[in-house]
Amino acid sequence: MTPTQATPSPAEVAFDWQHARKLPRQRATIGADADIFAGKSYWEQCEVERVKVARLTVMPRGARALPASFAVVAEPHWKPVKEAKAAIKLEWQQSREARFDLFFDLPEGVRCLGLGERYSGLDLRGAVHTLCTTDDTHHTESIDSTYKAFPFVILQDGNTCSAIFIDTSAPTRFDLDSELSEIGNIEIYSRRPFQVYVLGPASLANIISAYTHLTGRSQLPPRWALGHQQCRWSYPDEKTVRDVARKLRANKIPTDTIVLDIDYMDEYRVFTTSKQRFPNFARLIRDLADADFRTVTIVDPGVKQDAAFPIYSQGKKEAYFCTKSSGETFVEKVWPGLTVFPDFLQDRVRKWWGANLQFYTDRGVAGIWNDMNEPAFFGIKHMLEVDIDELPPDREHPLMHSSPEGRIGHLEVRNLYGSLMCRATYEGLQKHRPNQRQFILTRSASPGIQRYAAVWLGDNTSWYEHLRKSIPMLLNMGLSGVPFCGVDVGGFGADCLPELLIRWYETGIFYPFFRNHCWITGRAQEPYAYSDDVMDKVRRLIETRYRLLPYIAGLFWEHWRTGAPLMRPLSWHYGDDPIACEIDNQFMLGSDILVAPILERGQRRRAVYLPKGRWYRFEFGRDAASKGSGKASSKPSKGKKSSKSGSTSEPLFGSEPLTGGKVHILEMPLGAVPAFVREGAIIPMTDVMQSTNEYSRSPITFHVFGATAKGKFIDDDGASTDHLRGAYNEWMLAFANGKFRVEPMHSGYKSSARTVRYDHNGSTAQVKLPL
Ligand code: MIG
Repeated sequence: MTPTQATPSPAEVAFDWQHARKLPRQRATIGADADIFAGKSYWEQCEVERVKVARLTVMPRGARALPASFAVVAEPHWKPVKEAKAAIKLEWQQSREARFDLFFDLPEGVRCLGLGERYSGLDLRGAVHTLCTTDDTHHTESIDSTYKAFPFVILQDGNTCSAIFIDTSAPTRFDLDSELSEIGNIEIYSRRPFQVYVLGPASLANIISAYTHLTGRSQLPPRWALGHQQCRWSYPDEKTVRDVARKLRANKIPTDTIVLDIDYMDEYRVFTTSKQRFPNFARLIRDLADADFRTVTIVDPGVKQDAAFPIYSQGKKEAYFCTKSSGETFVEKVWPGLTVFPDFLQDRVRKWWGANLQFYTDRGVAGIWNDMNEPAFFGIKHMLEVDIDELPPDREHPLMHSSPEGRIGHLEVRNLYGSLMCRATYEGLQKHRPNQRQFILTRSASPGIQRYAAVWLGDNTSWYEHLRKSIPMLLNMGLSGVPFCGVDVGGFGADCLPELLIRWYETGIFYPFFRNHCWITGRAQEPYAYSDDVMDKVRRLIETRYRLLPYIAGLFWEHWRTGAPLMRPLSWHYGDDPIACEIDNQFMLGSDILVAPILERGQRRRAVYLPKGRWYRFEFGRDAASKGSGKASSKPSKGKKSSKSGSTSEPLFGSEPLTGGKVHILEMPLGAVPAFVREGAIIPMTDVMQSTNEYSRSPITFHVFGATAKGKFIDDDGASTDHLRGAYNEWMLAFANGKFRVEPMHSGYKSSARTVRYDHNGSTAQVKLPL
């Protein structure tokens, strides 16, 4: 059967929007020059990071040239082939003029991972996933479209994985065997050309390595961005901001960043500050800097429609804004009232936006938080109506974009809007602050965003359910190529009660992006807004985060080199262990730390599955001893009695490791660090600090776990991009036969003088780091 014969004319398709399974089964294998959409398609093949990649290019009839890809930046050597030997056999079917369906087998036991931000456990199988960026704040099981759209799915069968990536800005829908028929179906709603990548077979790590080779990796973040960030919607005036800063320092709650939400602006006009409430904005930011705080400001894409507002009048004059199909400027309601939207698809618009960011850099703002960039409108809510069965014609889209290929209906490029805004922001910041590492945070995103920004998962709620879901959701973000991710610690919506705040910090200190944030109503959520006892526990957890910064910074290096996310499912390292593969209420932070937090109210112990090997409980001696927080802890505290800062005692690691390959029921009192260290690891840690400004001078301790252990330590300035030109030091660390050895791997950075030591079972000795 040739593909042409298999393609029914649109009218012949008895159509049901939701269940592609009901389409007539007239699928066909995609061959060379198949007549798809009565257009063209062709296969190519190559190898990326030792992983086989097959690529299908689909050129619908009447389509112009292949649009430039936002996602894919690598140009490996593609070899045209008649028929690809792809890891996954794809069949296709045309069902409408602008709708394309792919089918593939999903045998029982194959797990589905990736797809960016999905409100789901780790395994995405058994559901339909619509990918069309949407600001839907109802994060419950019924939510479908989310803020982000990542058409990248990994099929995991034990240690063997393969993956499908659709490089398109158009909406897609992934039906991952929702009807238990062992069939996967991908719907692509596109009029423009797109490309389908099939990767594998390979290990999970190699799949992600190849995928991030194609779509790029995150640059090293500035070190301060790895510290604790404090935010609230909103700190409405200077006095409040100063007060927050003062209380954080007075209570010794380590924090690097204060984040300003929409109320710093003058009636929500971007690139302005309120004269009444923030009369000395630059001074405020200078004073915060003197107290070792960085300031991050929110920037939404919408521009207030106001003839007296220069950003609006200039943008209007230059035709920088999206229009309706009639040609009039598109206007919707958002925070500023009537609002217009920059057309970030255009190079000249991105340049203009980036140039305007100087407003912030001139005032000392350290990073930019891009919100509402799905883009979100107060009026139009859900873009891809659920009963859609193909892409509407351009004139029916609410707004239009201009691109080198001509005018395009919004829906077909909507998924790129947030990412392109981040690109504009990144490129602008690079100009204003060259040679500096940038920090941008975004809510909407698509594949490749990792080159520009960190992501958070939007408006969660102060519910245990959302604490629990944060783990699989962030794991799938990492597996979608985005390592720098987190959720609002404490939860955004509703009131966070003390117990939940402590539990959330127990998990949150291990999120790559670590920010406490909550909404405008209800109870304050800053750690000092709770009782002294709650604050003490939270402080100690944040201190643990700061102590782990050398390890965490090392993981960002690892991501840059290999594409590995920081938060990894257990199957990343233990793919041959079927139990490990199913677990999504625990995760690995790098290869050496396993995190298994309490995720339910009232629980004081939990079942922890430790994979093969032996594991040390990560805990502080003082509390372990006084509260009996772990079976493995036997040593009495050696540290001094806790001071107000709670930081005098060193971490003490239980001397008896737990045996893996089984479940342990372990005590987890409130405030315990829910982590375990792999036997054989050396973890570099610093002393407690109030902000990362102290990092370069802070003593480093290499904690050795086991009689034979290995580790790594990388040091750099944590701020500039000089590391790209060799300005960093790297050492291999090894412990064996009672001896600690250090081997320099790279030198190129002048480290500050600091104490360096190792700690093995409580006995410590100085270490010299040779260059
Ligand atoms: O319509 O800027 O997800 O973090 O505090 C709400 C106000 C707009 C949504 C973001 C949230 C932020 C809030 N924003």
